[in-house]
Amino acid sequence: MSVRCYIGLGSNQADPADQLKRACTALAALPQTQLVACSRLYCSAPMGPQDQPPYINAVALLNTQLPALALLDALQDIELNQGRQRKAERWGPRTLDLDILLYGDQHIHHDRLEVPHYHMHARAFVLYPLAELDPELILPDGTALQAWLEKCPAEGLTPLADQPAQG
Ligand code: ROI
Repeated sequence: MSVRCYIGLGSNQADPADQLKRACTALAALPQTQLVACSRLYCSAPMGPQDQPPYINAVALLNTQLPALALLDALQDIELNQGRQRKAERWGPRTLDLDILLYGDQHIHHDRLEVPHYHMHARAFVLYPLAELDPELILPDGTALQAWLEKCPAEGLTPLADQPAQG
């Protein structure tokens, strides 16, 4: 059985828009997985330390038969393949970040994985691309995505020229 799974993509190093396009191609090639859709790319002001470049963000929708932790392993492989290095600085710049935002309507509490992603409700660079894919989305706790959006201004978030991340 396939699970609808939303992935957050972010980069602010080494040609971020290209990082996201390559990541979408890699997501489409995952085993037991279909890439259903990818949002536009958005430019966003850095959250956290301000002495780093702006980010490019997007959200992808997958249908996957991979268990959540196998999917996490696969995403981390893509991050490493694209040159990501784990650094000491917690909220520092990154070549590629792939986060499981939602895995069906499951709540997952694991050492390696927290789903829904714990910061997503307050991050414009996650919520607006997500709403582009499914404006009517209801979160696993029963909250409407629109309710989160109303509390999260789109400040510092700009869609890049209408150019899908893949296609
Ligand atoms: N800020 C923005 N705008 N986009 C990100 O993807 C992002 N990712 C992060 C931190 C450092 C929190 N800031 C970010 O991990």
